[in-house]
Amino acid sequence: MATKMDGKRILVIGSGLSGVGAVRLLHQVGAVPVLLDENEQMTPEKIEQRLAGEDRGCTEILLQKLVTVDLEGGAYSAVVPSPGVPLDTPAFDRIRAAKIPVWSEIELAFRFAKGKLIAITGTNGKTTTTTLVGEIVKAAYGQNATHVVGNIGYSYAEAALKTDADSVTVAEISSFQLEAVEEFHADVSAILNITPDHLNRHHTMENYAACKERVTNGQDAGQVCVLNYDNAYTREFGEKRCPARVLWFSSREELKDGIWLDGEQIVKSVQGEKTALMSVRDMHLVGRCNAENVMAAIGIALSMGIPLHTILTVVREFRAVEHRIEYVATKNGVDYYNDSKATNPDAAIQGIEAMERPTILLGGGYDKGNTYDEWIEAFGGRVKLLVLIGETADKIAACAKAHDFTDIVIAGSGEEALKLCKDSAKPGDAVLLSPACASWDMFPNYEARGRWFKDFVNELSETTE
Ligand code: UMA
Repeated sequence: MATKMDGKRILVIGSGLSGVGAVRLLHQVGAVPVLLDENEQMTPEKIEQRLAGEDRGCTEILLQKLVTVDLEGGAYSAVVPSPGVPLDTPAFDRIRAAKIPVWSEIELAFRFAKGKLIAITGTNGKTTTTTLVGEIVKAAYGQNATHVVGNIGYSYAEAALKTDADSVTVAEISSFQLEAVEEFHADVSAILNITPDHLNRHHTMENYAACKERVTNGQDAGQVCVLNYDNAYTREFGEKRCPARVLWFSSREELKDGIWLDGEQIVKSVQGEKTALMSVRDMHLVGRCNAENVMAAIGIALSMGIPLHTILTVVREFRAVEHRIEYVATKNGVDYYNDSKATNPDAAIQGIEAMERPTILLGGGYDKGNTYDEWIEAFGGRVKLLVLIGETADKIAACAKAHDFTDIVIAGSGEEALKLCKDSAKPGDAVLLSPACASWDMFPNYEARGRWFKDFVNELSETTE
């Protein structure tokens, strides 16, 4: 039942994808959105450009700090922060003291969306799994009924009013988006894994995990949550607190009930009775992490009642999401992979573990304060040479040496690094860009870093001079 919004003033914080989506939705449902942006570089003209389109009404724009906004006299019926806005600040203490409800953008969107909702979270693998589930849902319900939204880069609020009773929305959901949910609840939810990330925002692993667990908000035993049996956080959540019926997946253990990896076979077990579904060799994705993403996607789709044949046909055809262990090309017998989306060590562990050939690994970048020990330990004899770039190069090199890994070169520039990779690789090797770091010291974002790598590879001639 959609919340009544006629004439209500709603304060939307942030003029990015989420804020603009929220403003458009609010305008269309008869509310009066007020859009605030705290960035001192922001101008009314830039916001006007972002809001361009017919669905924005006469949105009021505020360019000031949230803490200075007048909240007196019922000024706002709700506050909708964008995901990037932290909620543990004095400004939000004032909002809560004034008893103004705080809804994240996905909460607002959920109140107006119709049809079924699949919500997928996790530290790593969200984008691949969401995209794959989106493709399966399209094959089962049709393109027009399917909406793929959320952290993947398309605001849920933007899509909400396009849904109807027959729609299926597949949402990639981040921990930030789950910080302020009330009515939001998924028909099928999933937590792929929980490993350290975003601790500058959530401060502790407990807080971060608690946010992720909220993807099951409002679910009961009549609905399904797909969980990773191998991850300590999701295992404990599934065994002790999950309100939904749990469907486990595992790439490491045989399950009596669930979907698991038996060598190269993906197997489904129901009360110990096994059915082989497919071999991981029959898909285009590589690595254990992708086998996990695929098992989660199969579990989600089966929980939606989608026929197994439809699911497996899509899985077999599905190709990697751009920048995530993405096969680029084979040049002179060397396989090149772009894993620029590995912006933290845990994601980079998945990248290197996916390699089956001796690998020249290109890593390093912006320093988020991470440690690299587990990443280096995961090399497991696969890395022939570690080529390092960026702010973290010296820190990673020191860490690698402490783990007795010494085949390291620190490159003076990105170009030098690419040339080193190319010149060191022999036929039968792989070159993997998997930085374990954000890109912001050298590139605007990880996508630009990935394209830089792919352009280099695609321009390589077939014969080495
Ligand atoms: N702003 C403020 N005050 C603040 C913080 C930000 O006014 O305290 C303003 C900024 O000036 C800017 C706007 O808010 O104008 C940006 O808001 P935002 O950072 O929430 O960005 P959006 O463009 O709305 O994008 C968000 C997600 N961003 C974040 O979670 C940081 C996008 O995920 C998501 O694709 C998009 O909504 C659509 O749902 C990106 C992301 O980095 C890809 N996600 C993190 C991750 O994947 O690790 C969680």
